[in-house]
Amino acid sequence: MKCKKCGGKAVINMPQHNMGLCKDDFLQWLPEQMQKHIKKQKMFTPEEKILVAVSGGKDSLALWDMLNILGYQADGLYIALGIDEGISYSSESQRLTEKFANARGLNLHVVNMTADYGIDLPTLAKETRRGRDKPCSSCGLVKRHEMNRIARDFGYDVLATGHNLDDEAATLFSNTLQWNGDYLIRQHPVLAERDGLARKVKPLFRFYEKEMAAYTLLRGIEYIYDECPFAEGSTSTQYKELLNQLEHEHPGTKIHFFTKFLSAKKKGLFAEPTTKIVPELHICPKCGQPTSAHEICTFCRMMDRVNQ
Ligand code: Q46
Ligand code: ZN
Repeated sequence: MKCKKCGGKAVINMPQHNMGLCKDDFLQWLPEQMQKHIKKQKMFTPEEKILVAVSGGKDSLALWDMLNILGYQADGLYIALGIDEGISYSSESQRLTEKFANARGLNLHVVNMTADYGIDLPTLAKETRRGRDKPCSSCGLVKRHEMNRIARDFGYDVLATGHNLDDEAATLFSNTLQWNGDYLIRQHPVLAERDGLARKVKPLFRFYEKEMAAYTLLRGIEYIYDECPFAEGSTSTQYKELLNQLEHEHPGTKIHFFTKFLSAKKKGLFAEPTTKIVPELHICPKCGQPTSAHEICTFCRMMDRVNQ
C-alpha cells in the first residue's frame, strides 16, 4: 500500500478514511487532526493551562506528547492507585510515566493513595464494600475527585483525558443499550466548567485505538502494555470486541456511530428536558469540592468510613 500524501511505503492503513500513510506523514497528520478538532470543539486555547490525566498507557502518553509538540502548556497528573497484587501494574505505569516526563522536562503531579490517604485502592474498595469483586466504582470516584482537586488547587483551566474513539463508541453503545438518557445527554468530548467542576475535554475522541498504538510505536514512546488487571472481562471490553467485529466488516462503523450521535445531539435529538437531569451541586464542607450528595461528598464519606 502507498502513502496517500507522498507515494512512499504506507505503514498504516486507515480504511475508514480511505487512506494509508507513511511514517513521517502519519506522525504529522495525527497531531494536525487533533489540533483541528481542539479548535472546532473549542476545547482550549494556547493561553490556557492544561492538566493531562496520565495513566502510563499509550493514549494518555500520546496525548501529552502531541499537546507538547503543538506547543500547549500541558502538565501531567498521575494517580498511583496501588494496584500491585500479582503484577506490578501501578508501580510500572508510574515508572514509565515519570520516565516520559523526565525525558522531555515536563511537569508531573503525582497523587499517591497510600502516602496521601493511607490506603490503596483495592483495600479501600474492599473495606467500603463498593463493588463486589472489582474496585472500579471506587476507582472512578477517586480519580474524578483527585483530578478536580489538583486542577483547582494548581489553577488549571482544563482537564484533558486520553479517551479515544474506541472508548467513546463503547460507552455510547452501553448507554444506548440501556437507554441511559442522563448519560447520553452528558456524553460529549467537551464538558463545560460548572459549579467548581473543571472543564473536561477528550482531544482523542476522533482517533481509533489502532491509530494511537501506531503513533506511540512510531514515536518510540514506552508505555505499559498490560491493562489494569481489573479491566479483564468487563462489559466495556466486550462491547469493544463487538464493535471491532463490525468495524472489520464495515470500516468506519465506529467513527460514524459516534460522530453521527454528536450531530444528532447538535440538532436537538437529546434536548435538555424540562425536569432537572443534571443534579444541583453544593460544596462539601470537608474538602471544599462540589458534590451532588447530601452534605459531605461521597469521597470524604468513603475516607471517613475507612478511617474510623
Ligand atoms: S476503573 Fe477499574 Fe480502570 Fe480503575 S480499577 Fe482498573 S479497570 S484502572 S479504567
Ligand atoms: Zn469532600
